[in-house]
Amino acid sequence: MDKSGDQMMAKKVYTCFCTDVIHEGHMNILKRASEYGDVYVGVLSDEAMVGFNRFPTISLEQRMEIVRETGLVKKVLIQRDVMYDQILSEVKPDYVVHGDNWSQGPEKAIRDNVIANLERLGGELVELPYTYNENVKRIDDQMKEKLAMPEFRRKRLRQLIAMRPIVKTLEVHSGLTGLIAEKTVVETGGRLDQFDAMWISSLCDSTAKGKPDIELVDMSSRIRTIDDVMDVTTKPIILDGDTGGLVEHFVYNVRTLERMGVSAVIIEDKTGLKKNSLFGTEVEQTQDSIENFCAKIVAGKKALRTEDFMIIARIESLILERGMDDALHRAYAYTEAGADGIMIHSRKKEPDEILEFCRLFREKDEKTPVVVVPTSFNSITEEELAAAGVNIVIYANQLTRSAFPAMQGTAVEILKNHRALEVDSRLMPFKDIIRLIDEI
Ligand code: SPV
Ligand code: MG
Repeated sequence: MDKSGDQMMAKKVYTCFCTDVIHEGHMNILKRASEYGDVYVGVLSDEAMVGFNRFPTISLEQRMEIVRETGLVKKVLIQRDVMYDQILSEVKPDYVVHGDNWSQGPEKAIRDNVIANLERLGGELVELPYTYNENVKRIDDQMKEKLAMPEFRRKRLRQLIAMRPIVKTLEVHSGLTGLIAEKTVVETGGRLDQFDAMWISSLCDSTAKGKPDIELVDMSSRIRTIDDVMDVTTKPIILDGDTGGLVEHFVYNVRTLERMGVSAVIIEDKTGLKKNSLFGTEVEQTQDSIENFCAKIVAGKKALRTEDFMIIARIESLILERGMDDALHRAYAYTEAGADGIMIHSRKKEPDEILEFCRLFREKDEKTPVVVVPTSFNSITEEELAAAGVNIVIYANQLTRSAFPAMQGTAVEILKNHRALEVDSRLMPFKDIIRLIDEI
């Protein structure tokens, strides 16, 4: 590094910030960066932050302002992608400065991307020791806590619908499965991916308790599950509210969920003894009248205290083989009654009827969010669903269905071998399971 004279002042140093708070770690990066030349900071856009599993709690303009206020920066820019291709082509810095905490895990993909870009464009990577101390940890924890607060979490689903091509939602039914949805980030094809939201499924919540999915597990118990999940996560929650029950009960439940910070409840237009939709017409199931179901939606909406919470109406016409016209007719009626979204369900192997519904629904309604649960029609990709106008995709039961055979297989092997040695190679190391849980 040439640190002398005018030549050094002409050098450009680039660093990217993805934070709602400037702490001593950031100040250290900026001070050290300024020793190399003029500092250009790229502030990650909302969309890029969300895709990177860092949901912003202040606006992009505010995030840019806190960087300007440090007084150590020549220019603040917007970085629109976690990968650096575009921004480095624009800025063409002599140095890219970053903390040294990105050599492992999914962030390594970003480091590799920066190195490849610097090879292409010229320039040097400077890695500075990341500041680990009590104060920095406390600030990071405070930011996380803020995201977990009801008023932040609740509105996050609506924010995601506006920001994401499709909101990817994973079923969770415990603190542990919540942690998987919260923390799993993968790198594929140079892109980082993660889940946006969590689904508390009636099927899996009931199954976890060894009970049938017939609205037997009552709301107090469902709330207990939600609370366990909320305790250890920050992502928004969509509750499978079954039929919503009696209108007189639904209004109270809606208010409780809203106060807790749940983002949405999905209620299905069935009545009487509810059975799981994947049984279709193999069991007796009764669809509610349009009039009754609309009255439930109206009452639920009236009970709400915020604009954040969503009541999403689930249409069972295709499941019950009542036809596309009935499904569409109901979709418009429920939207008219105030539903904040429509879930259309199908148990066909092919996605054709879902795609047909989306195409016809979108002819008249471009805005109302559409939700799908591709359990049976699982060959369709998120990109194809987004292109069809779907806003939320729910992977409704895959965690439960993968855990059960794994646990059952382990139980069988222990019984067969009269010891645990044979199963050890397929178990998570004990050290890893301890690390899974955050310490306070
Ligand atoms: C659930 O996950 O409980 C659902 C979706 O309601 S389905 O099982 O496909 O009906
Ligand atoms: Mg259900």
